[in-house]
Amino acid sequence: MKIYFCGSIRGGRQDQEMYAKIVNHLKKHGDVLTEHVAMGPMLGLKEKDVSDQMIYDTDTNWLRESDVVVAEVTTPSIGVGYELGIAETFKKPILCLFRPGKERRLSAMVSGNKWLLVKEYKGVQEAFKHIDDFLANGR
Ligand code: 6IA
Repeated sequence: MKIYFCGSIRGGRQDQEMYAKIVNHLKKHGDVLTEHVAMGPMLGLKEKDVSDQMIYDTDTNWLRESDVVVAEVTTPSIGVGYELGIAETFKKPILCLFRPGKERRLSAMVSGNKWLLVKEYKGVQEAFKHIDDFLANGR
């Protein structure tokens, strides 16, 4: 199974450690096409190593190729929102994981879209459970 993972990059890297845990878990289920999203600054590519056009072209091709999309949507990111829209036009099954917080509300364009399966979680184990249910039963 090819899994496309989405997480904020230019939108802010504060959840990067959570992305790394989620990607490690996703790797038990299949190939994660976008592991770099979860990488720390020392391990990942430097942004200047690739052009923005190359990033866009590669990512849209990977989205087309993917079997499922899993997005961590707690840190708002234009790129992640855009990827969700593209993935929907490709009719991919999509899971969005969100950690509610006092000053955080998920965009209505995500929470209000019935195509997306949106699951709230508090800790990482709860996120893993949502992923396992989604990949096994689509819900
Ligand atoms: O607007 P954002 O940058 O927060 O958008 C994040 C989303 O766009 C992620 O889910 C990625 O799939 C995609 N994306 C954004 N920047 C890159 C990128 N930069 N490489 C691949 N996909 C990207 C270069 C590598 C970076 C780790 C330094």
